[in-house]
Amino acid sequence: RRTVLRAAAALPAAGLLAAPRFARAAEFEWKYGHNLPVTHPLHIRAQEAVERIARETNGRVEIKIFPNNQLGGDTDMLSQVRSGGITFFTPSALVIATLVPVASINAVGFAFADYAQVWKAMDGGLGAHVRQAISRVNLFAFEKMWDNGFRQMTTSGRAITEAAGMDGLKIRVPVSPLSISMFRGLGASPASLQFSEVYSALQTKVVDAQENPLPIIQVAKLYEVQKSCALSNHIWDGYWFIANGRAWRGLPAELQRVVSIAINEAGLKQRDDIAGLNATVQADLQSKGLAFNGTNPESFRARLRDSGFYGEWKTRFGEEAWGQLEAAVGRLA
Ligand code: X2X
Repeated sequence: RRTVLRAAAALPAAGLLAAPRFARAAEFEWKYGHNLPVTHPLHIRAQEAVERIARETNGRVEIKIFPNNQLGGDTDMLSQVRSGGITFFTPSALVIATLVPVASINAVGFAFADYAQVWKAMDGGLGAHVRQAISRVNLFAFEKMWDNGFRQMTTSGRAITEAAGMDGLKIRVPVSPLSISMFRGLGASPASLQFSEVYSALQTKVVDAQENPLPIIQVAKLYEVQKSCALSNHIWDGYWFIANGRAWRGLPAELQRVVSIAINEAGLKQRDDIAGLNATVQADLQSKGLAFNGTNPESFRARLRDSGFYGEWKTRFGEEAWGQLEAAVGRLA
């Protein structure tokens, strides 16, 4: 009977379909929170994805984006997506590792040589291993990871040209055990702060340095409060697009398909956007006054080896995950 009523109602409405957005209220009205300014490709592609999802589900799934830490910092959003207060969140691998330790395996220092290695691993066995682990805490991770980038170090004072420059450096790192361990291993004095606090912590000199991919330094205007950038490429970092497990399972299969395709395809476009930005962002930051220098990665790697960093994290991540990483990048420790 219900089908009959719907079909009948659709007839007079047909001419109206193009005008107002959607006749009915959405069946799934969901929130998505993230930590980046709206000018970052992650936000722009996510916005396109939620518009596509609304269109292709005929308004049944409506996702509202709360960018730029509007709902709180990473730690807050991580607990909200677990409780269902928000349905989607894009934590960096570094940050979701506070809950799913193996998720920070892609961030092992100086592991990836280039993006070819990164995507082969994250779209392959290593990514599958991490997604499994994420599912065990009742979160769903979409297949395609989004790009944050290779992380670089910036300072307000002297430039860092080799590992000796790390000694005692007061550097902000994300809220992540791996970041703290790695920067201690390098000889620095790291402090964990959520991204929402980074600009003001640099401005007020609570810390002297931070590390992030260049597109983040650009969109968050960190060049206003930093002088030098060392191209260290010390970590490759990406975002997992995750959903609350209960909400995701409650979505009918045909809608799950539409949402998955839209989000994964947006992720692939976002990777291309970052690749495009990577070609131009240094020149832009230079023109805004940030000075750049290269570094000698071997001096950093040697400190990590000597401090026992690789051995420790091999044990913490376990043989299976470490094996997946080494299958992609070669022997590490
Ligand atoms: O907090 C950071 O540094 C950032 C923006 O890169 C992450 O989300 C980990």
